[in-house]
Amino acid sequence: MGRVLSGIQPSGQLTLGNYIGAMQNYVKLQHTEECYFMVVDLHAISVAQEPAKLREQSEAVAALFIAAGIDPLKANVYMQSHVRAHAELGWIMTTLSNMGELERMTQFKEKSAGKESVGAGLFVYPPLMAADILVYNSDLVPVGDDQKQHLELTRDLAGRFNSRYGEYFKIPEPYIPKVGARIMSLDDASKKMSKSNPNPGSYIALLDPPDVIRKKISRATTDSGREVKFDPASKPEISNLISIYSHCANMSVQEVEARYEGQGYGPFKKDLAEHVVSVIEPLQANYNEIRKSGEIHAILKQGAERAAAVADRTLAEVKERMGFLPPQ
Ligand code: ATP
Ligand code: LTN
Repeated sequence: MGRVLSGIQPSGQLTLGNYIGAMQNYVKLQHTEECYFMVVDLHAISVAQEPAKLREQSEAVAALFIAAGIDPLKANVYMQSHVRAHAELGWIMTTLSNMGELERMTQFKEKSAGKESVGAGLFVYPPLMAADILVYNSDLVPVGDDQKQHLELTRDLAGRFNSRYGEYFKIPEPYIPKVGARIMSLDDASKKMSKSNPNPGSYIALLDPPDVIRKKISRATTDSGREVKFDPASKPEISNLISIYSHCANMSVQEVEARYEGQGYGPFKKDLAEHVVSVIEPLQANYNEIRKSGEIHAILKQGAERAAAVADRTLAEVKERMGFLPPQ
């Protein structure tokens, strides 16, 4: 059994992009691997969060993990901030990082572009993510395409630690879906679908009511022409919708193209909305039940206890190797 770790920020409403790019693989991997799935609240505060919202969104993300099919008896589900070793190893990973390599991170560049003042938390976000992964000596990290570069940095930091202090960390591998690793915005297929986009029409939230989903899909930008053809270079908008269709209807891209040959965008979009709703509706029913039951708190407590047992051991070993005087 390998170790698997991943996390999602409680920085807004989870989207269909989070579900297709990351959560579906969490659900799959829990059957064969030892899994750690966190709500990464420490990462979320790299941009200012309103306290009441952060609290609500944190609980919502945890409940959505369970609603999407993560079984808390199989996988550990918990809050990043409940396992203190993350923050402490995060600092250690920051000291192993170079300014130059952090400056090259695309996510940092995008999130700081055009801002007058940029929080230092955004800059040291990637070494904290490296700590999340390495504190469990993880083998596999299921993520969407946008996290590839952070994974590369994690691998570099693990290697750097090993060469300074002796072989210790495993070098983790990303686990990225073949189709759907980058679901794009509904209003602009050059940007990824993101829960922190200020325009809610740009994303499908997992908790959007079915009629809102139908409306958002009917208003989604399409390319000129009317052919339902997967060609990301010349038809980026419709290709994105085809990827979503393919995931939600469990059909290959070719099958989707064949079904709508000669029919234009109208019928395609209508059916797409129904396929998305059919994936999201049962998830929402599970979600409502979990929130009502209040059981999420016990799940998070147990997850954090199990995770801390592993993480604390790694942290103690890392500190010993680095020459920290052990507490007596
Ligand atoms: P934010 O926009 O607030 O930075 P986000 O929506 O990108 O957040 P994260 O919490 O950063 O979400 O990402 C959680 C996981 O979901 C990551 O593995 C990420 O790669 C994946 N993911 C996020 N957006 C998409 C997307 N549009 N397509 C595929 N995967 C995605
Ligand atoms: N940076 C990730 C969230 C994240 C993460 C992790 C993902 C924080 N720690 C550890 C995988 C493993 C993002 O999706 N923005």
